[in-house]
Amino acid sequence: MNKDLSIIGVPMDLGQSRRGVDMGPSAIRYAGVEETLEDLKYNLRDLGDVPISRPDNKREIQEGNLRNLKQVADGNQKLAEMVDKEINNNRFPLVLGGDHSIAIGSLAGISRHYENLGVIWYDAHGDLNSGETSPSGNIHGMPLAVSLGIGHEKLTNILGYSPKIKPENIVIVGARSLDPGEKELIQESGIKVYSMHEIDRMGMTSVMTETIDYLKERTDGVHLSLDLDGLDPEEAPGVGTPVIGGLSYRESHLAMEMLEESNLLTSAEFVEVNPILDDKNKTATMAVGLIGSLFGEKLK
Ligand code: EXY
Ligand code: MN
Ligand code: MN
Ligand code: MN
Repeated sequence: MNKDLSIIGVPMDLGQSRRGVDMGPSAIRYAGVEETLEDLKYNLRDLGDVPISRPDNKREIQEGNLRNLKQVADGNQKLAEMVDKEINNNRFPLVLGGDHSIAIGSLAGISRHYENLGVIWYDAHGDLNSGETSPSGNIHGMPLAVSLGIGHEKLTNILGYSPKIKPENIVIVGARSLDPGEKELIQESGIKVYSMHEIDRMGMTSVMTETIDYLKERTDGVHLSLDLDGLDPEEAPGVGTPVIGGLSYRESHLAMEMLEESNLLTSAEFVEVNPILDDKNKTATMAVGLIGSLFGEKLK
């Protein structure tokens, strides 16, 4: 793993309807992310937070069933520019959210540096909706589709190119809540999905072994997009869209360890931590635990 690491906070809450997820980056910092990484001897730079417009009280649907489209697009443009710059300086970007709509900007900044970027989408959801298929109008349910070039041009065309990723380079892990339009897109596009069903049957060790082997063969860089709602809400309650029957901390920790051993990752983001909905910063603390495992903390 690249030892030069840049942390970028993104206090974005406009991709969904609940307050508080904009405080995610502070909660993760407060839970000790920098101390953890410094103990692991990373050369760390915390670039602070991307400026995001304050929530508009109405959180209105602005265009084509897209809530807060303009502000979400603007925030992601700024994030994409920052991420792009860090990679140009040969630094590993570690992005802290914020709601999952920020993956639009992360992937825009990252993907232009790779011919074949792979993505591990660790999430209860597919985030594969568009304005046409979304039941909510919330852009945090759309970033993976946007990165495939599906959706509003203000989102798909950030940094002036589209698509950002190819469907066959995506692996979704932990899915258990997919909308009808998302299921259709998965079927027709060849995205690989390990839903909770497969994880129950195969176990996390086999799921991650297959994921790593699959991506190693076909990609020249891999981004981890980890949504804390992939974990079970009993263990990680501080998320805006909890779904029962999720991954345990042990399974997730193992997945992070296996990724660290694979030496495959070139960027990562941890999203959807909402301290207002949390229990004593448990979910942010869990995020820091997983970040530690991902970056080489041993004997856990
Ligand atoms: N599929 C639902 C929607 O599009 O509204 C819920 C999406 C939640 C997205 C989250 C955070 O991963
Ligand atoms: Mn998500
Ligand atoms: Mn989710
Ligand atoms: Mn362990």
